[in-house]
Amino acid sequence: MRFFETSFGRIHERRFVLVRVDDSGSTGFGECVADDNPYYSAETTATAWHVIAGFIAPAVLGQVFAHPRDLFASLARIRGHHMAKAAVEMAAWDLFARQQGRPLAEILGGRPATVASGIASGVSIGIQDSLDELCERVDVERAAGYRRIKIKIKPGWDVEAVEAVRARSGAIPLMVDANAAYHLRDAGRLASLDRFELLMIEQPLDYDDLRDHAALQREIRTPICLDESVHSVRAAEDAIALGACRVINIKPGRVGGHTESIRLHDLAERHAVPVWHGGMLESGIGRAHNIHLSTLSNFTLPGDIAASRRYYAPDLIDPEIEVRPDGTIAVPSGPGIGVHVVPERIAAATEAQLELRATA
Ligand code: OSB
Ligand code: MG
Repeated sequence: MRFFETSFGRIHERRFVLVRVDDSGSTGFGECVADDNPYYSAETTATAWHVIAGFIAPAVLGQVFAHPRDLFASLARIRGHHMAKAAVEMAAWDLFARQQGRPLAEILGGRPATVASGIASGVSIGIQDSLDELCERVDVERAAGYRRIKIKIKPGWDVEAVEAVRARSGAIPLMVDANAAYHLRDAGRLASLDRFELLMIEQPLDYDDLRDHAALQREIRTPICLDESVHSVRAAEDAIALGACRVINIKPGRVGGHTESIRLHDLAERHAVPVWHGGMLESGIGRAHNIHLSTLSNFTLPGDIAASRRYYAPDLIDPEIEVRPDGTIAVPSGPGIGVHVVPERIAAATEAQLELRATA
């Protein structure tokens, strides 16, 4: 992949844990979104491997679940580790949907019209080496059809970056993501973004903060969207009660899977807080899960789910996820996540594997 840079660093490669669950001849896949480093969140590929192999798998193997929605709650004894839990839980949803012979979107409660028409897609553009390169990337993605552009910002790459994009591209749907790079004392700097009429500013302050975000929202006009801070449905309840955000980014890995994502989605909907689906540079497996989840009714804003080719060549699935010229992505229509996972590509990319079975 081409490098991707956020306020916490630049990455050139992506290594992640895949989960495959098998039951009576059916298979389900999940992808753990944890990275090798603990910079976006405390979890890493190594902690996910440790917690899945040592605790999550032993807790679920051989258990009978009437529905995958029961899985997350059954893991309550294991504190945190939402990305590890989500990888297993989402594999279970895929398995269940395949066993029912229905697309995952239907099982999750997606809006039929969206399942038919596809989801609106946006892109996240990392920090570039120059403003010219940034503007060129915006042009390329706009030309590909993406309906909303998000650019990563950090101190030293913020007002100038937004100004350059606005000067070159005009009134396009534009937002910024700071990945927790600012402090409340930077409120003046962040308020100077108000004049650019951004759709929102994502996670300007600390990764676990709500109170300062609420204070900041009182000082800026641009709506605040929370990502990192909404690590659970409870955190979202607190954020909404405090006025810490006006929009929420949903990433199932961050909250523990599809079940918690649906609860978060429904909570936001009850409070008239719009949501959109975030991305974690997933392969086609995680990406397909995200597309299905994005068909729920309160996903009213374009998300960060883009085409496979922006990240992987080749992707682990075939055919790959593509964006259409109108900026939408089709919802795969087969059973489960509805994409064909190519075993040879997984084998070629695999560093280690572990098979765990129920002890009957
Ligand atoms: O904050 O949304 C984020 C990527 C890795 C970690 C965190 C984030 C991101 C992105 C990219 O913004 C989203 C994507 O294109 O998958
Ligand atoms: Mg973000």
